[in-house]
Amino acid sequence: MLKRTARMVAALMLIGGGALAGQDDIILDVTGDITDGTAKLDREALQKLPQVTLETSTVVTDGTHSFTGFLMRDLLDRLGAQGELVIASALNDYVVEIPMSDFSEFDVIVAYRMDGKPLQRDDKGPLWIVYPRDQHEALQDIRYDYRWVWQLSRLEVQ
Ligand SMILES: Nc1nc2c(c(=O)[nH]1)N[C@H]1C(S)=C(S)[C@@H](COP(=O)(O)O)O[C@H]1N2
Ligand SMILES: [Mo]
Repeated sequence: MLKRTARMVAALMLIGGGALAGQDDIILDVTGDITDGTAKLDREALQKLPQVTLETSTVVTDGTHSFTGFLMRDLLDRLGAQGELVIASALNDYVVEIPMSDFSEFDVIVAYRMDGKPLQRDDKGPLWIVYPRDQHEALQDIRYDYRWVWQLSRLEVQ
């Protein structure tokens, strides 16, 4: 029993250490029509953007959840993005085009936490594009469902 506990503690320490070491890893690449041509952002850089929290239901979870992250338009403004389109890609190679106008019309966020807990890679994380679906009837449409990119890893501005 004691041995088992010790092994579990060791395993937990490994996981914890990995999570700490991973904090400086690049989690979002932005390319295309931005001031510097390319930006590689780690968790720390992303958490410096003004933090917003949004309460909404989603098409892939039960009930409503609280999402914490930053506004997509704050990120794009900060990087000097200019264009009509953002092409968002995910770790699972999902790719979708999103009109830039979505981000001025709606408070679309890039979430890094759900219900206070960091989004994990094996569950929609580390970043998930979340629309204020419950706040705007117009967003309750399949057209927008496609744009809720989970495991977001890359944005290309065009
Ligand atoms: N990373 C990633 N995000 C994604 C998808 C995907 O396959 N991968 N599917 C999109 C689609 S087509 C829809 S309708 C919603 C919900 O997807 P689901 O019905 O396959 O769960 O998430 C969107 N975001
Ligand atoms: Mo879909």
